[in-house]
Amino acid sequence: MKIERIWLHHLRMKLVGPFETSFGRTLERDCILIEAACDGLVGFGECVADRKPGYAYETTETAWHVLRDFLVPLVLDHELESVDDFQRRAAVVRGHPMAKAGLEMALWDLIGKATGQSLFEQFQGSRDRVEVGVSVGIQEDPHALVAAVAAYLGEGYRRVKVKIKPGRDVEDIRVLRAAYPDVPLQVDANAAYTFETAQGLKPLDSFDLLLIEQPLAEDDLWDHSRLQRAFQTPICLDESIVSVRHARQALEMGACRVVNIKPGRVGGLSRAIAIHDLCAAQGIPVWCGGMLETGVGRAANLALASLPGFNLPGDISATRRYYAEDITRQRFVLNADSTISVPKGPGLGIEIDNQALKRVRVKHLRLA
Ligand code: SMG
Ligand code: MG
Repeated sequence: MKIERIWLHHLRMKLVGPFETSFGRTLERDCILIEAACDGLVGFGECVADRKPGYAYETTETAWHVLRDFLVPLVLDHELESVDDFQRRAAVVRGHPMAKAGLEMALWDLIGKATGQSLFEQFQGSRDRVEVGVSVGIQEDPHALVAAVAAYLGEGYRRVKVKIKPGRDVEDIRVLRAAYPDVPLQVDANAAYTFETAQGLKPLDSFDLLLIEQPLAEDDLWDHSRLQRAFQTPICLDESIVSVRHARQALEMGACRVVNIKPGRVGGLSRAIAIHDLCAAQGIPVWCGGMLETGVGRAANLALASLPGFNLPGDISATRRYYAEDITRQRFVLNADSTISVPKGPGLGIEIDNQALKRVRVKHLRLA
């Protein structure tokens, strides 16, 4: 396959409401849509790097720079044999996994369209609907949290993840747990604690949580392993797992008992599948994380989460959880059993709504 042209589209989409994590509050989400043309077909990919380097060091601007100046030139007008071939070329660019993952996704979409296969078929998924949960941001106070969770349960979500930060942790979860003794519940700190301050989270062990996600810094596997030894609740790593090697080392060290897999964080869907395979071989539960994707990344995550080792509900909510309007014609809806159906059309199985795309586009660039 020879990519003839690539367009980058910088998008800024309004959220239906504010989303607050330990690193800040956001009302809009930026991303880059990558459009790659080859033999009369176009493939799309989503780069999930956000406007600010809060979740990770990459930003929309750094990803734009790395795509335009380094990654796109590696693929334009070169004969590409496969996604692995792309990854081998992209290895000359150190880091920048979200930029790589966005371009890789466009290749998967193109290959699927050229062969008539959906990503679900390319990945050999094992189920056509995947269990999902909702991620709830930090609210005004614990009572507002209970009200927010009540609304999501009313919409049909059966698993709830709550964002926590120092000062808004044990008490919030105590109140929520009292209101909902049986709801599958997990928390996510987005790296807001140190080994010392995380000792204050010990009471969480009595709330029967599915997991505690990323309590400590992203580059700190070692202290996570010390913390996991002190906690009964499984620790799940998100930000810390940036490669297959990190996943293996985290498991060897006992730094976590569950892994959150996000294609953007690990450099692409192919890497995400490799981490899934590693964890499945060791009997380690994994689930698909979310980055407030548009319909493009959401479709990819659904295909990924259809693999058999994804045995915990993903952070893949319905489109309307974040967006009143999306750039895809497809809107993803929650089924009655708290699942979302995996798209079945060729490639990602989505169609771009060009009018909607233009409404949310900040800038665009044609390469070649
Ligand atoms: O897509 O529903 C989603 C977002 C889920 O909480 C979510 N993602 O650390 O897991 C995480 C966060 C990262 C994004 S925070 C802006
Ligand atoms: Mg997380």
